Amino acid sequence: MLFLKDRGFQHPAASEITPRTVYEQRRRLLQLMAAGSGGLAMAGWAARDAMAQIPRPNKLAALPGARSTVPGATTMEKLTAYTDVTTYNNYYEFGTDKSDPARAAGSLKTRPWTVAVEGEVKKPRTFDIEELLKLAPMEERVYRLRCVEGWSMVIPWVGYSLSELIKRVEPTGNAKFVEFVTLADKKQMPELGSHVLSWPYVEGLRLDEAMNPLTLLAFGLYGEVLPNQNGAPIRLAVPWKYGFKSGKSIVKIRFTEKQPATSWNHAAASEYGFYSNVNPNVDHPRWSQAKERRIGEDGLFAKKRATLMFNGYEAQVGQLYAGMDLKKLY
Ligand SMILES: Nc1nc2c(c(=O)[nH]1)N[C@H]1C(S)=C(S)[C@@H](COP(=O)(O)O)O[C@H]1N2
Ligand SMILES: [Mo]
Repeated sequence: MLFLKDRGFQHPAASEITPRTVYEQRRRLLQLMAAGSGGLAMAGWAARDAMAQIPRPNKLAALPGARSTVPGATTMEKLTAYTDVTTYNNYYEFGTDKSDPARAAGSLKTRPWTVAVEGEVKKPRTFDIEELLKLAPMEERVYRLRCVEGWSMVIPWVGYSLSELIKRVEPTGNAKFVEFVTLADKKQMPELGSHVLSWPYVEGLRLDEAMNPLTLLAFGLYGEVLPNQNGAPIRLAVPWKYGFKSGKSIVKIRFTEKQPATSWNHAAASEYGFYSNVNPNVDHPRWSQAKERRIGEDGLFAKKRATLMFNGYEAQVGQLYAGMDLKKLY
């Protein structure tokens, strides 16, 4: 098995589980990046997915393909197709149909963009997006994403641990939670007049959850800048929690002593708890959470997959919930 031998004993980079041509294109791109060209044209990448025929961002967020050393950060499962990742979305500010965000999020202006970091921190400050892009080295993280609705994807994100940002603002001893406030601008977001959720879309984590190295500040996916519909220019990816915990297009990060109120909890407290850890043993009041449909596997004979405790990240995050009753603190 020459092929296997070629890989040696190293854990293969996520890029190696994408088709060979893609990997080669990525390597060429990395070489160009290393040579110092900043915002590159996306010709190679675009060619890869020419059949998709969807508009794609034309610049790279940052160096992609850098393998993460964070344990659990790279699942070897088959990646969900770029087309599915970017056309089957939940971003209610742009509509509630899965195809709405891809169609409507073109109106989102991602520059200029700032993220205010405030509350219980010794060094509160507002970061410009350009600063955030350079704050820490970008890594590729291939995470499972499990939506509370019962479907899942495998997405190669680009970003760095949220803890990199948190360390720099120095939380005070009173900081117990982190609140994430996302953009709410009627001029850019057609559905803000609707009342499906209270706007802005707000989410939160406990500080130790926010500090876990798996909690990712994402700026890109598939080695490219985040498409608007996926939460450009900056969003969270918290892989062991239901997808709605990962706010898109973040504008404010606030450290608090009290548990923040969140939009989904406000909309339906009995259905969407603050924790919302992926848990096959705690059903949503209206449906089972034991199984999931992997997007891209929905053919006639496709079987649903068993949902894993903490979405398969139990080894990395289980200890955060030691002694907690996860049925009560859903
Ligand atoms: N601001 C905002 N963030 C959001 C949402 C939203 O409607 N608005 N939807 C959430 C839900 S329910 C999911 S499953 C994920 C989907 O992310 P994706 O479209 O990039 O796969 O984003 C989450 N973040
Ligand atoms: Mo979701």
